[in-house]
Amino acid sequence: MDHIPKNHPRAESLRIRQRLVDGYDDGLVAREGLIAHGRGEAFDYILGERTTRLAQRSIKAAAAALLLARNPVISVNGNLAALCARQTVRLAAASHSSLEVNLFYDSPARRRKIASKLESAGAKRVLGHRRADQTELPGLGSQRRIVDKRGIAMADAVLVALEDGDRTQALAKDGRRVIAIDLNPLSRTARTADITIVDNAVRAMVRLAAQCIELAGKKESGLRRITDSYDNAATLGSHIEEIAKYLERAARNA
Ligand code: PTJ
Repeated sequence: MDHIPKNHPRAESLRIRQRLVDGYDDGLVAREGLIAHGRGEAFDYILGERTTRLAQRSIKAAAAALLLARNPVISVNGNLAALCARQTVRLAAASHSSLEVNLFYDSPARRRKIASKLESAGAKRVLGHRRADQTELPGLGSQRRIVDKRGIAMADAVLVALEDGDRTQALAKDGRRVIAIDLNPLSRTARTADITIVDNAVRAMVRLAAQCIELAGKKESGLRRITDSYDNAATLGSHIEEIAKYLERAARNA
């Protein structure tokens, strides 16, 4: 990261980008993951590269949903492992969730590398990388259908980040509560998930873990009140309005 000047106005964004490039060089990230990151960066830019008040509301609902779940699972792909392995492991501990590697551009070698990355970041158990434990999620054509019998196969809540719409739909259709982290409020994943956090996964993971710790002592009825009063469609609509306002302001100042 030495080549990124500390006072560069886009230093943080460049550092995040570098983490992804390093992750690609280390065999964690798919080539296509670099492109997916670019789309995320564009949305992050017009959302102001910060966790918005709306995103924080989704984070609170997501934390309550994870704490209410009996078998919550955090699904980890190449981008998430490269961007924020440590934060993901911390969230798993704070929310009592299992960690499972699940890939779109699947390869056994990449699954193993991602599992070791999570283990080096402190994970005690990582699912999804042993062939003997694998089964298939119904109604899904992509490699994401391959899930762990002890993880996503029996999960009642699944946290997905940088996800494709097909699996989000398959999980939702199968009766799982889906929590998504996706910077694009227009995506199929964002619209299909029960709770969508429109924020950069790098920031969202940290805040989500902190929120789980904050809500940990709360009664089940209190957690239910939080999830029941949350409206994903309305929250996404407000995100889109915020983007429209940002663009209107930019057009006026152009
Ligand atoms: O590691 P694999 O094989 O599982 O592949 C993972 C990728 C990301 C390549 C795969 O899931 C993919 O192609 O994803 P999509 O369909 O491009 O969707 C990624 C979504 O995540 C898009 O809506 C992006 O805007 C969004 N996104 C990108 N970077 C971030 C993000 N959302 C949150 N935080 C980010 N850092």
